[in-house]
Amino acid sequence: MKISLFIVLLFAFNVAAEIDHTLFVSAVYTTIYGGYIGPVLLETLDYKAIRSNAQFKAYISQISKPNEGSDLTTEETLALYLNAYSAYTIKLVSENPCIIRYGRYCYPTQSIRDLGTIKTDIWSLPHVTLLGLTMSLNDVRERIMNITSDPAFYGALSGTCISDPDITVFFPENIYEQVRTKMRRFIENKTKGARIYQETNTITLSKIFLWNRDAFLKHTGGDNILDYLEMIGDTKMKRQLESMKNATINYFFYDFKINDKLSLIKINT
Ligand SMILES: *[C@@H]1O[C@H](CO)[C@@H](O)[C@H](O)[C@H]1NC(C)=O
Ligand SMILES: *[C@@H]1O[C@H](CO)[C@@H](O)[C@H](O)[C@H]1NC(C)=O
Ligand SMILES: CC(=O)N[C@H]1CO[C@H](CO)[C@@H](O)[C@@H]1O
Repeated sequence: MKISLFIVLLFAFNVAAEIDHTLFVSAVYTTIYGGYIGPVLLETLDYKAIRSNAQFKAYISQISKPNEGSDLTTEETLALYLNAYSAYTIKLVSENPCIIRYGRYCYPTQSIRDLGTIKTDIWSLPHVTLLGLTMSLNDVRERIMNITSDPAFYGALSGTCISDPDITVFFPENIYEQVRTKMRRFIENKTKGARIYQETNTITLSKIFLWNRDAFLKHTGGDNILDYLEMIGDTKMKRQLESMKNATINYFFYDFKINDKLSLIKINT
């Protein structure tokens, strides 16, 4: 009797200490709208709706507080960092909304970059409070990469820009699989991930592969970035890439503007 009560209490304590990522799910998955902004097919967010979303506020408050329970596992930590990166960029953008619109342009905030200072960019400012610690978005990203060398995590960092990977809420249970699936979906997006032109032996890639080139090369052990696409891509992509080892690579324009539902172009299909 005593032992079972102890187990129940222990269980309750662990549950209380666990981070509830479903709050983030309720907050963002109800405000996602797919479509085009310019040439990019993406999932946009309704920042106006998020700003007043109670679950979003509860999620931010939850992840910012010190964790009183047991230490987080590696998987719990990775899910928390990935979600925190998205949540804090969304928080920054939604708290600094577009007020006046001139066509596609916005005042005062057109891009998360507008929220930096003259001296320090937004990614280096201490805007994130995570488990009671103050840090920058760059710190969150660096902490992730200090835990894992799997470059698929670069395809999971979603930060409110049109050309970023679209938002996903991650869970500790299947984090590695979720992250790889995410990367696969990102490179399948022909408007911002990767586009293969077999006729001209040319491939256009996201600049994510340029900026983090070393991590991708280290992962495949070669000197060709296409090895990574061949490794992670679906059967069709693998087949296409087989004969394109020496393809010319260029990069999509990286659009830092906000993936705001307001900028969505309705397409006639
Ligand atoms: C990442 O690891 C390096 C080397 O151990 C360390 O110097 C750095 O502070 C770590 N970064 C973060 C954000 O913890
Ligand atoms: C490299 O490109 C040439 C044409 O420029 C082509 O004939 C050759 O098959 C290519 N090699 C590979 C390994 O794809
Ligand atoms: C091939 C393709 O278009 N892939 C994805 C591109 O992005 C949109 C929006 O996120 C996805 O729905 C597509 O699956």
